[in-house]
Amino acid sequence: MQDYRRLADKLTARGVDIEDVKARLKRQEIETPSWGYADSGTRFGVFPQPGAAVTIQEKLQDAAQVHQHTGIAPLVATHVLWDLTDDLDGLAEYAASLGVRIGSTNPNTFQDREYHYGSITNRDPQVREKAVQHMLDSVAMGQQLHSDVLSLWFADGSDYPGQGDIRQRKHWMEECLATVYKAMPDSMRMLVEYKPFEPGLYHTDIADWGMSYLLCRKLGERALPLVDFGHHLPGTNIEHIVATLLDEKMLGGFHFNNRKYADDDVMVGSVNPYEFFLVYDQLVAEEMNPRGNPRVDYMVDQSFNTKKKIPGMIQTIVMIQQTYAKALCVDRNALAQAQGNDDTVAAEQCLLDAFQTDVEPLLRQVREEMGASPEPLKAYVESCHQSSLEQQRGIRAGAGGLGQ
Ligand code: PSV
Ligand code: MN
Repeated sequence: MQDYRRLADKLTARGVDIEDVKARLKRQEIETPSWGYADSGTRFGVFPQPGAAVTIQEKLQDAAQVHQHTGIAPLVATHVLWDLTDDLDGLAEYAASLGVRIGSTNPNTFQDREYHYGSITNRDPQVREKAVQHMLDSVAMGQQLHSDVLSLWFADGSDYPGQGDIRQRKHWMEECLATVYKAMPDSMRMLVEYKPFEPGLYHTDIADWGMSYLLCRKLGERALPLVDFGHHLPGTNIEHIVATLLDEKMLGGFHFNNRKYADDDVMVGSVNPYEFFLVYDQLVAEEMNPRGNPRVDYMVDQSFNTKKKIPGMIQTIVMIQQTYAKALCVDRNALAQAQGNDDTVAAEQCLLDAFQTDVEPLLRQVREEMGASPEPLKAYVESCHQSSLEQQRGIRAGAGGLGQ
């Protein structure tokens, strides 16, 4: 409590409205992915862990643990082929009984044999039709589960120069997605990921934010680019992309993770926490002075290979919460003044002061007021839930999403 008071006084002196910051932290909502609770691995195999979830019901139970301790992770993404193969009756109600909700619906157009040469950019119309039909089915399932986001990622691309007609593929993709977009109810949004590489590929069909942006603009206002942190080449200034999309009112959401070399299995902020903070700084700047960007969905896209799933996810959620809190601690008046005076040192110092603030006393206070665990990871470890889960479930086949 003393630590909290000291921090509150310091922030108030910095011009930060502490009650407003607390209210914003309490409203934060993050979605965790069902596939983060299942077994995962590398390109070479799946490494099973005792206690990993197999069914969607178990994945919801594990997500509920994360939400119970953190208080800010009430949504769970589903992956259609990995989760929604059984009867969906009662699933939304089951989630509600655990205190969580179904979040985004993620179709899977990348693992069936037919997609060897692509899905919605495949030159075979039957394969394109299969992919579209799967997305239409996903829309229907999403509706049944009260999901209002169709989240799309395509592994489509070509292996060699000359292999495919890049422009023709672009047209097939636009046609296919227009069919899916038209089938979505008004309440549903389509989020479109981009990714510049896949091992072995010469080109990916949606390689960067600009391609996703162009596609979404053609589809309609409920189609928006999704920024997956792991899907950028080294040196990319992600906060610049985020600022641009916000300014264009085209930022739909995030997949939180971090990359060292490739893709998305590292916790967001673990390799470059300052980069993550700079992205949140852009988001908070928009939040404090909204200029009409649509809702932003905050989703984790991370599968844990060597970390245990539930504590790993709690650690991720806490990292996101801390980073948001730090960005809320920026003295925005001082920053604007420094920018106006071309005082580069003072401007950067505003960001550094916020980034270097120990926000834990504030977060402990907020969590306590929300009825969550003041120290979520410690509380989970001390609950011994993990060991009883491991004993109860053991190691089982079929707990793998990725690489299954
Ligand atoms: C593959 O890169 C990927 O991580 C995409 O980002 C999707 O969001 C995720 O898999 C699940 O389909
Ligand atoms: Mn992703």
